[in-house]
Amino acid sequence: MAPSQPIAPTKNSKLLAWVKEIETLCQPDQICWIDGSEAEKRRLEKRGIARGQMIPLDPEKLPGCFYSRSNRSDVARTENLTFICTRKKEDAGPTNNWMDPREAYAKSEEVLKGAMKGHTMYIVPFSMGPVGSPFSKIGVEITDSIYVVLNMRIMARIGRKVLDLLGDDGDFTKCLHSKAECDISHRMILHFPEDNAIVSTGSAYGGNALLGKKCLALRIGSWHARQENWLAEHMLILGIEKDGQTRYVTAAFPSACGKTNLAMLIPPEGLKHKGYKIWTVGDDIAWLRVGADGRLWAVNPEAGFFGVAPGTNSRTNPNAIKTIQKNTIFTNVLLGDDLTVWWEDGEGAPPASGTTWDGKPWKPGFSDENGKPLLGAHPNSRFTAPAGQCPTISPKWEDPQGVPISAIIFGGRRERVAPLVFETFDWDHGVYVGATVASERTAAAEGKVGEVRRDPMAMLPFCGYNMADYFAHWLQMGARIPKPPKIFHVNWFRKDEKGKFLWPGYGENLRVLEWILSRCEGDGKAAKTPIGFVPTKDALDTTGLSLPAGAMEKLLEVRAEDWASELDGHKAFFEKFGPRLSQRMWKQYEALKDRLKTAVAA
Ligand code: O2Y
Ligand code: MN
Repeated sequence: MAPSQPIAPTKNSKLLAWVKEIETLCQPDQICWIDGSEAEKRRLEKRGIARGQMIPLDPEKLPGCFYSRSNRSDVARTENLTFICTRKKEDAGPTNNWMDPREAYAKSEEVLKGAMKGHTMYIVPFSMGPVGSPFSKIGVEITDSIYVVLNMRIMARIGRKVLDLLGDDGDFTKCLHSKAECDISHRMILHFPEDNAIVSTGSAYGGNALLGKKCLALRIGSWHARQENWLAEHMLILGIEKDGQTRYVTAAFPSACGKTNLAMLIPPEGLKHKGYKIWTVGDDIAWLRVGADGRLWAVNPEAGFFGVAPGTNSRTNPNAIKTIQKNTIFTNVLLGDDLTVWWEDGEGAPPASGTTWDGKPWKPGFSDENGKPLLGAHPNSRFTAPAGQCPTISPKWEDPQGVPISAIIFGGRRERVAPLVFETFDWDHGVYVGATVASERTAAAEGKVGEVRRDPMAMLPFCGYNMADYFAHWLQMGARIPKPPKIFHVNWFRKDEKGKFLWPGYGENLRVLEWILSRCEGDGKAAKTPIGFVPTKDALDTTGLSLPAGAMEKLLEVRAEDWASELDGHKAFFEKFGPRLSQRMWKQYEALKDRLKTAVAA
């Protein structure tokens, strides 16, 4: 059947030519240009329901919310099938999977030939960042998935207003997505930074399919950022208000280290008397540029949260629970027979009965074939919710100029080596600390529990080019920022010898942020150690916090012997990059080694 061709709502010749090319390749039954209107949203929801792809939830308890279940082999980003397709392999670097662009285009074309027969091809113009902001970038996602369109509607600004801004000759990132039966043998997430293009096939889930997020805002974004002298980072953005003044920080942690929880932090009881207010600007991605005032400014390029559901409850993240009460899409959680949703370590009592993420009947207490509790929700199940619904959303979250950043915070999950917090000596040292971020694997992650995974700036799976060049880019950015933010490292996960967490985390983390901000103001007590400035044991305000005796000392301790073996890990990681790694990074390594040697000798 010849596709029913609506009149294209644009004269942009690059876009029209590309749409024609993809139509010829994928052979959809219909083409639908997404305008972003409410009426269109309702039409799409109806269509999704009719096709069994979306289930409307209880309109009283969860108004405007939908449930969706993905293919059981399609439940997370697939890093092993994610490729950077630069003409030269070295430009992708040793930490990325690489594919020759010619091979990548040929392979994906094989899968895409006729892939949309019987389906509608949706054309979704979107802006990452507020429409028209100097920070923002335009993309157009062509997809055959209603689920993707409805999720993109929450996660980005989409539709007519973006096409208008694109105009007749504006440029955009080509983002082509096809479910291709969600077949893992068809799955490839391909990035062509030299062509400003992304092709994703064989998955309809999260980071693999919502192409504005990890693919554009981080992998392609980081490539643009290097060329245009800005930073595209895997960072939350948070505002901390006190005495009428709000200061902003960004923080980069590897996946599953609680970025969404920190971004929505609630001040602890013990600090209530100080009148702090926390403002959420973003929970996952930050785009940073040097402002006319010489400071670094940040924008959250996203418009929603794609948060992990299990573990989200009123104790861990009350603001997230409030955010997801309406207009939210729940993916792969437990679906109650009463049309509510639930997940492990979640909120309230589970429903009396329901269906698991993978379609099995479920009741509280049911066991799986190994006698273990039958999981209602997949561990990577998600909610997609509009950022504007968050009770702590910052009044500046859509400011086209962004917010000024006082501090950049890196962190990882380390049981022993890293203290609760330390301040780096200067920009280059901060870049070194970011470049050597590592996390120990948890039971939920792939691989051996406890194994240390280096995750520089939490960007390992998301940097769109050779990470040696990425570190060099960070280093050279230092010279471009007349008033650079200070750089810190935190570790909420230090344990005692019995394996118990030493720090309570969650809202109490504000005590650490308070110290960080005081250091940015030139205050805050600290001791100089080989790894940086560490708070003295009375430097954090612990009013109302009852830590066991000696816990603060253990949290802040820097053991030179532990760092000596850590240093071997830094070296082994840096050696992967060969001569492409900046000598300035090696200089930092040598300086740390010397400082540690002196400390051990003393
Ligand atoms: O598994 C996925 O597709 C989602 S992964 C994700 C989602 C939201 C924010 N961050 C992440 C991540 O892996 O860092
Ligand atoms: Mn993330």
